[in-house]
Amino acid sequence: MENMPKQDDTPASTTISFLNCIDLSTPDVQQSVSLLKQACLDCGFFYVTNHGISQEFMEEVFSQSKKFFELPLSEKMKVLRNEKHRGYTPVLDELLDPDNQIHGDYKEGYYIGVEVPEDDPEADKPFYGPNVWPADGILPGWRQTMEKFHQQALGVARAVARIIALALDLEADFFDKPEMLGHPIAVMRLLHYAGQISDPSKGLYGAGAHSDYGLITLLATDDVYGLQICKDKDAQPQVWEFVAPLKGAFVVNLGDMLERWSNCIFKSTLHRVLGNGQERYSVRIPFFFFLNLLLPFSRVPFKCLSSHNAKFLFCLLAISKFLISFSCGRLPILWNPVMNVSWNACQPAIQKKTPPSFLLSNVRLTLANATRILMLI
Ligand SMILES: O=C(O)CCC(=O)C(=O)O
Repeated sequence: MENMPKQDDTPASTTISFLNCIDLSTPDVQQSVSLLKQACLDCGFFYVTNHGISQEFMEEVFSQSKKFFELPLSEKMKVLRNEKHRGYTPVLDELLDPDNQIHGDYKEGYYIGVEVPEDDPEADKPFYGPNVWPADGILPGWRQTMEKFHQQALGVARAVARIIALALDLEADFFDKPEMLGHPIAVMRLLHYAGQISDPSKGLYGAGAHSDYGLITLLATDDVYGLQICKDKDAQPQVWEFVAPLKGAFVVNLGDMLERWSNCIFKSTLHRVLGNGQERYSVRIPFFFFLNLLLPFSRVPFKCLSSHNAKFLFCLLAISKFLISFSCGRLPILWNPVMNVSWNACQPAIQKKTPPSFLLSNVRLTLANATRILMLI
């Protein structure tokens, strides 16, 4: 709970969430693991500092981003988002919280993903493919800056993921595997909030409330307040706290995938952005991979399921067994050996505690993730 924000531009009469700060340059890994674990259990948000991307380069990224959003709308529309979700997204294009918003978010954005040439067989996969870029003559050096930042941010994500793995008692390189952060889906998004004032009572937001569906998201912001988190989404009324901008740092938050993989122990927290009349810029890079959604379980390395996920698999099998026995009497016999194997893969301590909420949360997250990802494809 470090890093007091500057007092002069803090928003009036609102709570500020003081997040743990993970210094990636410290040799004291145990200290980082414990700070990160505490943050993941508490709210799933923390700062990462000394991550190796220079302040000067971060400023260049923001300055190039500003140059793009300052272009006339007609120019920006020439690189409108394509079917692979690359390119420009206009104001109001995205609606993150349809229950509470009267229309889309007051933000415009620009998607940049891992560059895969059109003739590469990988380009057929959802989320992989070529990026779209503003013409070079219009914004010299823009593409190079963004590609370099994207690449460097992946290095930061890998470093954070190693600490997360240790905090989950896994091998440090657990997330480095080719099917995970070795080959992630990482669609960076430049964001611009043009200075509208949000009003939750009228359903007006810079970005509506949502949680991220991936593993982790890195977020770099300028020094304008706007990001808020709600630690307990079920509280009535919900309590929202600002996340203070911290110069040079990334704000990192966990996504639903990690919440599920950690048996809902680590938090994927609801967040939103309120505009306060000031222009605001941010860059967010969510990292995820399809492993837990699209690969059949038989192709998932078993250890990767971890005992928590083995329990999840067990519960899914239990549901399947129930449904099948309901519809046709005999097939459940086949299910028993499979269920025994997956149950035995759960550590004894975990076998003892199987609260119903675990199952419900996992099913809810799986359905929500699958729906959102299928909508994006
Ligand atoms: O701009 C920000 O600070 C956060 C944006 C965000 O959470 C999102 O676009 O998903």
